[in-house]
Amino acid sequence: MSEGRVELDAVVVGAGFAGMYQLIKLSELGLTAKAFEAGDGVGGTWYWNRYPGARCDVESLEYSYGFSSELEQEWVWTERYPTQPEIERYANHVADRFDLRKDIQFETRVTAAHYDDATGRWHVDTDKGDRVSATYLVMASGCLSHRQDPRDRFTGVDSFKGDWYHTAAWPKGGVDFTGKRVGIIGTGSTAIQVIPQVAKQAEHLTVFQRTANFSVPAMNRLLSDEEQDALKARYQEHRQDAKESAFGVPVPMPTKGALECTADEQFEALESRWQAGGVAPFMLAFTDVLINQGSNDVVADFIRSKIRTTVKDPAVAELLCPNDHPLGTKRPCVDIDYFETYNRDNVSLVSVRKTPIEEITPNGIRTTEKEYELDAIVFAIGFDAMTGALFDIDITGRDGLALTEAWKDGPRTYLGIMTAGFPNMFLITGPQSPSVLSNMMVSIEQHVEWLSDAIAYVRERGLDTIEATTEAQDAWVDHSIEVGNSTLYPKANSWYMGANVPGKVRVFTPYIGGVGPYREKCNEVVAAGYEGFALSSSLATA
Ligand code: NA7
Repeated sequence: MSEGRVELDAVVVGAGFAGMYQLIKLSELGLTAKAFEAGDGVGGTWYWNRYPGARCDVESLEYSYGFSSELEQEWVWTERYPTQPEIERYANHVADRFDLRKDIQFETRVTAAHYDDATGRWHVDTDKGDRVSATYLVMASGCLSHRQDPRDRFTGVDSFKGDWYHTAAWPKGGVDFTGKRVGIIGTGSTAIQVIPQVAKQAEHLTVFQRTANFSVPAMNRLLSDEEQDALKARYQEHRQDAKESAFGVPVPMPTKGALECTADEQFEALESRWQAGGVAPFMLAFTDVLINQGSNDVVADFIRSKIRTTVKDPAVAELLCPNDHPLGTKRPCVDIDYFETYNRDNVSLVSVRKTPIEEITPNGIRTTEKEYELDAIVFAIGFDAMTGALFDIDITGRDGLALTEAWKDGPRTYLGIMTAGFPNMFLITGPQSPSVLSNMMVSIEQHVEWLSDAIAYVRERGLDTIEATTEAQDAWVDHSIEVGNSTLYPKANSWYMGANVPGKVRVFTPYIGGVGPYREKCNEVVAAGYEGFALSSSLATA
């Protein structure tokens, strides 16, 4: 017993798509569980990122739960790529349909989670004063949920007399930029979505770009009933293909490297993908886009040629052409009219690589060249990815070991699901799993099902704890980094490498071995009796 604490079987941190499905599975196991959620609604990423133009770049029929055939059959998507409002509606529908709200405490942040060696239980505290004790702790806190605070990155933010916004903390009522001079800092996936929308409203928009990014057209459209019904008729087969795929979306696998193709074959492969829209097919145009610089150049040159033909001012086009990282090694973007937006008279582009931002002033943004007077600033500067949300919580495991200490040289997990020294603590889409390099819905469902099965397995055998062994973890971390290093990813200063956060350890964090092979590995581990995990009685091992 843990004195003065509410006793539960499980605490789930976060009520996004991971946390919601986890609650469903825990309830199926007959366990008592509660999710703590910082927002006042469900949806996680899709709750917070409500900036204009926010849209998923995985197709709606694929970016949805597959665990319930009733759910997938009854829900009707309206567009090929779902907008934030539509995904948020879907999340709310799921919460209502599966009666999840009774087990979610909103507007509450978990502040600490300490493993108690004596009782083998997790002691969880929140900013609202909750004190809970639970056998299992499930971190469904998201890979991209700790946003970078502009005040940590720029001096003078608080002196700005206009309004400023972070795209990941957008006001619920929206923002009217009519008649305003707006500045946007950033040109990542988020900025590429928000820029065309703000440009339509603002009197003038100035984009402050540090790194030009690759982007391909979404070719978004409304979904017809016929198209939707046809896919729903073979939904499970389609989802199975996704589970066995490279990125969690069913895309035919290429058979030839780019340099094995003639120039005509290369063009045909790329032009057809450009016209069809979407990013995964581009990365899978040839077998070696992410591992061979020469092949990568073929695809990158094609996209640069599209930028040059789309953007009318050659100097602006040149600035927009990525030239310092291989295609795909920073998150490749999917856009609607992004490059076209620079043809508008009310949009200008500033390279802060050439003329860095010195400070935010009361009147706007000052670069080394001049001061830009602005009425509003939008910071689309990204996240402390993968580990940020975990480190926000004071997590300690066995013998009081802090997670920040255990991971001081970079995150260490076994399969991205557990970390040695932290018994019964599960990570959903954790570091060293496909996570952000995959369709998150596919990876979330796999992890929730895997860990729920593991909990059932442990309980059926009358055991108390499951924990990654250090040996298995070391081998998995080495493997994950080795696979990453065999690709072009380490060449970029990306958030995949932790390079966007000053002082963060530079290491390739997700697993790029492919969704299908990764799933197979997870299944093999189970078939071998949870190989690489120690299953035991907590008191015996404490
Ligand atoms: P990203 O992809 O991290 O993009 C952030 C952008 O902000 C990127 O262009 C950065 O330039 C820029 N940035 C960040 N800090 C600065 C400073 N200090 N000065 C100038 N420019 C800066 O975040 P997103 O929100 O777009 O996307 C994150 C993921 O969410 C996305 O990949 C999807 O998976 C969903 P940089 O490239 O670092 O030079």
